[in-house]
Amino acid sequence: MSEKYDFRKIYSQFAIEGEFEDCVRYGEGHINDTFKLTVGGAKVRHYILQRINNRLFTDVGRLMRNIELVTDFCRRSVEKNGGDPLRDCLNIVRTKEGKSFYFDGENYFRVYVFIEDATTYQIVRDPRDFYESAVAFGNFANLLADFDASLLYEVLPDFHNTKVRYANFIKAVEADVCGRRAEVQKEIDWVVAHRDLCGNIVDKIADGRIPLRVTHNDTKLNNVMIDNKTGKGIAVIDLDTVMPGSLCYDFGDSIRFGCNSAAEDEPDLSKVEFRFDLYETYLRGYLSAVGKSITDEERKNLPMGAVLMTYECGMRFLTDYLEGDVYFRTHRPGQNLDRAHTQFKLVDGMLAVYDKMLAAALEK
Ligand code: ADP
Ligand code: GN1
Ligand code: MG
Repeated sequence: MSEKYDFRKIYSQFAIEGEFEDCVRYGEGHINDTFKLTVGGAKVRHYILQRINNRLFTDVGRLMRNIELVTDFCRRSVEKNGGDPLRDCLNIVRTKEGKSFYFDGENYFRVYVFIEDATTYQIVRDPRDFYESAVAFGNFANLLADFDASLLYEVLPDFHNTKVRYANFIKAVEADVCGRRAEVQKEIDWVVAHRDLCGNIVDKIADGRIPLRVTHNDTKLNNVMIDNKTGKGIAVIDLDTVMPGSLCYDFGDSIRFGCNSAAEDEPDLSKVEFRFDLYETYLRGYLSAVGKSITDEERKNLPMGAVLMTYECGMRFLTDYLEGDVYFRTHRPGQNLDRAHTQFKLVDGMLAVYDKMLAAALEK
């Protein structure tokens, strides 16, 4: 795959000092094509080079404007608080013409400063990492509370509108473009049986009970860098979906990904359990960082955010399976179906202990 881009040419468009050494595929994101770029010279430096998924992000200019605004805002706050702006937030490297991305006539590329000596985890190995990720996402939510939402372009409208996601799912079932419907009838029935979940947060946002805020919208553990030495959560990354949303969604998406005892795409479901202990860990970290800005209604709906994000994500994986694996990157056949299965098992696990989840969220 990586050979199809002329990395030397792409690199030469950016204001980077030093000689091109190499550029290799990197990370486990499902959306963009990510590469680690190494530049030699007096000092070896690394960068993240990404081909932006412009099938999904159709207005790259406005997407990148959002990211410029958010990263500038974040950098000013880090500087004010005496942090390290090169590690505590994402930094865009501009092209020689001063632009935030390069278009080669077909593909869009952007470059970020590589955050060294930090790791993004695909699964929780140590609860302390998960706690620190919660603090980092909680701080990020706090930071964005002062960000003027009207400046932002709504990159993917209805991104976490579970009712709209459900309608799209039903369309995919009916269209059955790949002839996979019969094979997954059991899974389809499960989603339909749980459809009453869909309105739970969307309706409260619509009638004003839950506030819309500027949120990250993709708060999984591999979108926060954990410092290898201090173990602290440093930069929150993957800012493509920063737009109006709910705190309950941001909280919930972290729970969806991190409180799984196995990987998101684990084929052996006997390994997949909802880890209530990790839920409590994340809750503690998140509440300690978001502080007083959280409303009572939001707090009451944190567990529902977790259920909904997991239900929605499972439904999105199953939709993609039905549509022929065109949205999420897959590395093997059936991967999206495996991902859907883990999410559905997690929803069952959460609903089984929902009262406990709620009691923990309300505990002062
Ligand atoms: P996607 O939208 O495809 O998820 P991400 O922006 O999350 O893409 O990047 C994919 C992965 O690349 C991340 O999970 C992380 O491991 C790595 N990564 C992204 N940005 C940086 C950075 N600035 N420094 C170091 N690693 C990064
Ligand atoms: C995608 O980009 P990445 O891999 O961090 C997706 C999220 C899903 C997630 C599931 C823009 O996130 O919404 O929850 O996969 N991002 C987009 O792992 O659709
Ligand atoms: Mg990502």
